[in-house]
This record gives sequence, structure tokens and C-alpha cells, in this order.
Amino acid sequence: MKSILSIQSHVVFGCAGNSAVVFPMRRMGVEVWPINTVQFSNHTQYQQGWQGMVMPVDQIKSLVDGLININSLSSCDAVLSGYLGSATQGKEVLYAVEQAKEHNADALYFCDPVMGHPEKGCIVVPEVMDFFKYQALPKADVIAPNLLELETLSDMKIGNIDQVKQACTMLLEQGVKMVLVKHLSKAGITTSQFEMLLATADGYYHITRPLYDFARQPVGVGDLISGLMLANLLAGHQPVRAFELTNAAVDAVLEATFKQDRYELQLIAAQDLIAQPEVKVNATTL
Ligand code: PXL
Repeated sequence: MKSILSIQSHVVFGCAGNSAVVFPMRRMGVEVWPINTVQFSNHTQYQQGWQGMVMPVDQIKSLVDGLININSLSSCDAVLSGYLGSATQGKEVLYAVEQAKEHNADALYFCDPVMGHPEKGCIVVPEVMDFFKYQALPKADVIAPNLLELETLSDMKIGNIDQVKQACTMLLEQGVKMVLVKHLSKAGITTSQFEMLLATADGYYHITRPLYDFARQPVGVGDLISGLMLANLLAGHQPVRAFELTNAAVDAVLEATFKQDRYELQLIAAQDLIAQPEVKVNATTL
């Protein structure tokens, strides 16, 4: 069985960070070791705010040291990082990556560079942007930005699909093996579908899924995409197949959420399709 050390937020209620991906990745048959960067009552996009705390400095490092003490890090197949409470935590994530790779040379680092989204109300401290750009990117095997995050990482203003490809090429040239653009938004090819792009050394792949007319867009979808993609890669699927399976499972979660008219992702309702997605849409080469 594959094991993922997943370093992200914990929310008591609803879905974001680890609270969005631990159950789905386990449901896919992967062992997950969650380390929480923050413990919040709920994600930061509720108008009423949230309660809770960023985990204290050195907490992540100390938990990783505990894992080393019990000799478990040699069976860690990947480190997944997402929402950080502070840039200092970034250094501790890189410590986890360095140690994971030292104990298992094949261990992957999958970095979801969650930078916040001012318009949507996703709040992240600004220093975290520089951390992802200058420190995490050079160490990542896979990076999964949305369009805004891709603009920051590549220092480009991106308005169309060719510029997306150009930006991804820049990141691949810096050593990352795979770029998953979780949401193409305004740089996509169509406005009637939700679109993602995968860039690898073999080419660029595009995929779509239906848009649902939510009253408020659910949060945690990006976290879910990253977690499922990593679990599919660790299951041994080729990148393009992993991309298709991920897209299908995310669509199943969104469809269940929409049908039940809920704001928080309905992971339990969609669990069978998370474990066994029905691929209705194939990726196309760009
Ligand atoms: O989905 C990203 C995310 C993760 N963690 C927390 C969040 C958000 C987005 O708002 O609030 C706590």
C-alpha cells in the first residue's frame, strides 16, 4: 500500500485541505498521514469568519522527527503540501520533503501552491507566495497551480491557452516533472465547461467537465484535485490516465454536491465514484 504524508489545513466543519482529501485518498486505497498546518473551525470563505489557530512554529518539523524516530519515513511514497498558515511552515514542509527523499529516494513531492484568492475570500498570508515561487517550486516533482498561481510562479500575465503552455514550459524547464493547471478560468478554450491542463515532458493535455450552476462555488475543489491526482499517480496510472480519473471523480463529487444543493463538498455521497470513477470525458492533446 502507498503512503502519503499530507501537510495541509484541518477544518472542523466542512471541506478544505486535509479535511477535503484525507477521506477520498483513503477511499482510493492509499494510506494517508495527515499533518495539519492550521486548525480552523471552517474554511476562510465564510462571511462570518472563522476561529482557530495556525499550528505553532516547529510543530511540523517535530512531527516529522517523530516519524523518523519510529522508522516510518522509509515507507512514505509522497509528500503532499497545500494551504500553509505561515511562510515559516514552508521551511518545515521542505524539511519533510528532504527527509522523505532521504529515507526513500523514490518519494515524490506534490506541491499545491495555495496562494489565496482575494476575490473569493480565500485568505493566505502574502509571504507564502514567495515561498512557493522561490523555495518550493525548485524542489517539487509535481506542481498544481490554478491560473492566478501559475501567473505568480511564472511571472507572466496569462490570457490564453498558448500563454498557459508557455508558462508551464518555463516551470518544466526549472525541473518540475509535471504541471497540473487545476483551473484554466479565463485562459481556457471555452466558457461553457470547466477546464484543466496537464503539462509533462511528453506534451500538453486538456480536459473538461460540466459547470454546475452553484449559488456559491464550493471550496476545496482544488485541494481535492491535487489529492486525487497524486493518489492516481501512486496507484501506477500513467499521467494522462490519472488526469482523466481525477477529473471524473471530481465531477462526481461536484454533481452530488449540486444535486443535494449543498455548499460543502459531498464526499460521502460520492465515495463509490471516488474509488471507481466513470471516465466520461477523455483528455485531448493540445
Ligand atoms: O481550498 C483552499 C483552502 C485550504 N484551507 C483553508 C481554506 C482554503 C480556501 O479558502 O480556507 C483553511
